[in-house]
Amino acid sequence: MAMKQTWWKESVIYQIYPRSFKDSTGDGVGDLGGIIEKLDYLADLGVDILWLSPIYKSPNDDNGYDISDYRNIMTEFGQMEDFDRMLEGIHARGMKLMMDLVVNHSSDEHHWFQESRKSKDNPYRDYYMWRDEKPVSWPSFFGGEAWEYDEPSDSYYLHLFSKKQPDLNWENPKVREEVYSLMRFWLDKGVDGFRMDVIPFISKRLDWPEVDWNDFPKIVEEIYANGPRLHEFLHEMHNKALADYNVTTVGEAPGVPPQLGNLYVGESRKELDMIFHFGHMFLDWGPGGKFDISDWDLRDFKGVFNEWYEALGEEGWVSIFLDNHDFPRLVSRWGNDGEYREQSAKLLAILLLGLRGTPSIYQGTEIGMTNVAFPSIEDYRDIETINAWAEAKAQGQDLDQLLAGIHKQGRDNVRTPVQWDDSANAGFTSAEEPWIKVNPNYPQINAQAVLDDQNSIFYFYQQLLRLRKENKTWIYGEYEMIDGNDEQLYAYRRWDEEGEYYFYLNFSDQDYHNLPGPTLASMELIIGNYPDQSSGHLRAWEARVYRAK
Ligand code: ISL
Repeated sequence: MAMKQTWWKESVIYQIYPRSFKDSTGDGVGDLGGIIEKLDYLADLGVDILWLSPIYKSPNDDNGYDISDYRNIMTEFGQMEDFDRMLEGIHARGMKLMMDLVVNHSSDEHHWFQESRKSKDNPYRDYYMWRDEKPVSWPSFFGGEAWEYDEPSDSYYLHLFSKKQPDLNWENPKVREEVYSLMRFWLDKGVDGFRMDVIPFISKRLDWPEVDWNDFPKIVEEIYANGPRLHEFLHEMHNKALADYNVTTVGEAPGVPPQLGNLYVGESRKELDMIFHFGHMFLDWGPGGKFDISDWDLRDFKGVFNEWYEALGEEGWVSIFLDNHDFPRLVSRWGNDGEYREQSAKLLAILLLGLRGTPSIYQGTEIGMTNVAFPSIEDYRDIETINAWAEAKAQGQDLDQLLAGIHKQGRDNVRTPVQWDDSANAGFTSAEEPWIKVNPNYPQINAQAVLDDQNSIFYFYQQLLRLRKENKTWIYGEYEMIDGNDEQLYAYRRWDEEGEYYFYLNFSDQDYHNLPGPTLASMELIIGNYPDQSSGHLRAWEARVYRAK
């Protein structure tokens, strides 16, 4: 069966975390005006779809992933007029806009919840998950219990994330109609699609099974995600909110194993277009969770991509990401952000754009931004980090060790302001203090510096984006790993009737000899990350792509 060709498979996504992108008003917080200022920069980079993390009204308990009004813009980000101007600017440059849809939960400050908590007979009561008795103990993502006692009605509500993010009750048809209606509101304004936050979690296991708190990934996969009515809901959403529009969707899919992938994105299913799969995101978590650092192994990393490729076949599609607003900077996590920052950032760029799937580039990746290591917990802003700290402190745990874990895995690593130039606060804001400190490496690493250097990471991305567009083989071609699952080298072949490409990526500070595949001399070099590419072996973090003649 031939794979169906379509625009969203040929596109590249660029994720903006608006709070940290660019401040145009001088209040220290990024905003829509700041995005408008940088649209030419993004068009010049060559990306197609801008995905914005939530810009709706929110009390910002979780930086906008707690929405109190789905039809209005967050005060700090601007007004609806700014939104309209931004959308027009995006479309005028031939790009598209993807909104973040957060409907597993709302904010507790949403009027639905304000009503719901008033009494058991309130018309909004069933918009959320309430229980009279203390239910079975489930862990929340941000620490502590997922059930919260609520005084006014003497009962408990479910919140898989913070207690200010109560889970919506999708069993209630009125809730589903509210969601479809707000989706149509934005689609009618002209947005081009949605990235759907924790969408596999919307159908709850109403038998409330007991869980083992020590195995969080297992709880996510078996209890929180993939619930009994999930596919019925997604199919209904497709019919009632999406089918009439030429838009695209990508579901954030933690807890979805490869063998379930095509239930979400199989073409015949009419549910979602793509999902972000998560297997590689947990490879360096220890038994104590994300802040318990452990090593990752390239063989497992490759295994994740191989398995997804095999599982989806010609039937479904994924979006490929190596970092986003929840995980460390890709170059700090999968590369070497010290001596080989440039080389490894470029190597990862090749991987991101050279696998089968729609690539998603997180803001700042194109300029080679890295993790940050703030010396004090006072400098951190993320609710997950702050809660983990408070919990560890209360339990008398080793706080130095936790801080080391936060430096490696904390979500604020990717939420420091985008570094635009070497002026104060990296040119992000004219305020004295941004909402979160700038990474102190901004005098060296910033957009102005990469734009002034023809050999920079920025222009490497630009070149790769062009290559991907011009070579459908990079998009639709088949994929096969050819390195025999080596622990240092990731080598693979992509091919179709139009061409055959060999990708070689040396994930190491050491040289790599004896490359698999045809002799290098028999092929044509397409792109590489070292200035001189004639050597017969790969140097530290060297990456090359060849075309077979
Ligand atoms: O960040 C994670 C682990 O520390 C992820 O497991 C993350 O919580 C999960 O991927 C869900 O993320 C999404 O929903 C959250 C929000 O905080 C994240 O920013 C969002 O991407 C709740 O809305």
